[in-house]
Amino acid sequence: MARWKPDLREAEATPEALYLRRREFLRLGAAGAVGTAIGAVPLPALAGPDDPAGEVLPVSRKVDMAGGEKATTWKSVTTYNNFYEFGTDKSDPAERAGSLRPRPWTLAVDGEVKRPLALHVEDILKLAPLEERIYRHRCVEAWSMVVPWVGFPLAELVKRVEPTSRARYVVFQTLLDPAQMPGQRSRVLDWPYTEALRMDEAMNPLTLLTVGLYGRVLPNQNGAPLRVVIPWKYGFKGAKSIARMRFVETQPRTSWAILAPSEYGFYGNVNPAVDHPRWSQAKERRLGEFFRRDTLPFNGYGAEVAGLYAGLDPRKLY
Ligand SMILES: Nc1nc2c(c(=O)[nH]1)N[C@H]1C(S)=C(S)[C@@H](COP(=O)(O)O)O[C@H]1N2
Ligand SMILES: [Mo]
Repeated sequence: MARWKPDLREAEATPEALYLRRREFLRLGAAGAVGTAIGAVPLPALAGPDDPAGEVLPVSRKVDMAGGEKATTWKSVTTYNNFYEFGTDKSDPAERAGSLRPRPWTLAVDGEVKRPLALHVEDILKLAPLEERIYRHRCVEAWSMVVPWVGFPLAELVKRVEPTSRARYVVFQTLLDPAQMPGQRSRVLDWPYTEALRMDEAMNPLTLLTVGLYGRVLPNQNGAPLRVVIPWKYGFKGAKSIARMRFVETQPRTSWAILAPSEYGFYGNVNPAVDHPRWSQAKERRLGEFFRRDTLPFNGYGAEVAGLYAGLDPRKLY
């Protein structure tokens, strides 16, 4: 992420154009397979299915928090990803995340808590009713989506472990296992991927412990089996495939800030007024749309979260 600028090739192409390119690639792949021994050449898993796929989750209610906007297609949400554990191209996660084994999976919750826990995903799913939350999703790279996530407020989990009075931050760590996550063999980032929230940010009802997408379990490329989604922050704050949550007293160092401290602040709040050192954050391109649109302060969630930052220098709101 530190190395790229908003990619003009991707950013200017309509998703339709991208699909056409992919379809053409698939057709060539299919022709290639026919030309050799049938079945001997695996087709590239470039294009995902058009319609939601995977195990259906029991969703108790649906909450639209994207102002009635149409959700980005399943296909775009599951094939245009950032997940550097599987490579740095947008198409890499969908093509390569098959090596991740999201079950069985244990989440360790420890640090400054009275009741440290190790929880299986199945038990996490039972902690609270699952909701569909339609959120805007904004990457630092100036693309955005509207995503129907499935999960429940992270606060529900935090309450169970009873943080001590010393707990001021919660740290999220992605699984560290280069056998499952081959991208960890190269040093693009400081592994395991580490992100963190201040305690009040973690407890805000918008912060979603996320297990699904479009009513289905999370595809690997979107962070199976468990990720966090903080809709008023840039996407990088939402760690995927979380194996450990740790409560700590001092502000931890996080992966992107370690790599490029001048480019990624701790807060990562969406702020159109503060440019990234190498590009403007004033506008964004919604996947599926041609024209750029204005980026909203706090990604449109200011009414819910601006109060968390009262007294903080507005220039720090990124
Ligand atoms: N473990 C891990 N989590 C990650 C990333 C990553 O590379 N590794 N990329 C982040 C970035 S930069 C973004 S924009 C979002 C993308 O989420 P999505 O692919 O589900 O849209 O995931 C975030 N979480
Ligand atoms: Mo991102």
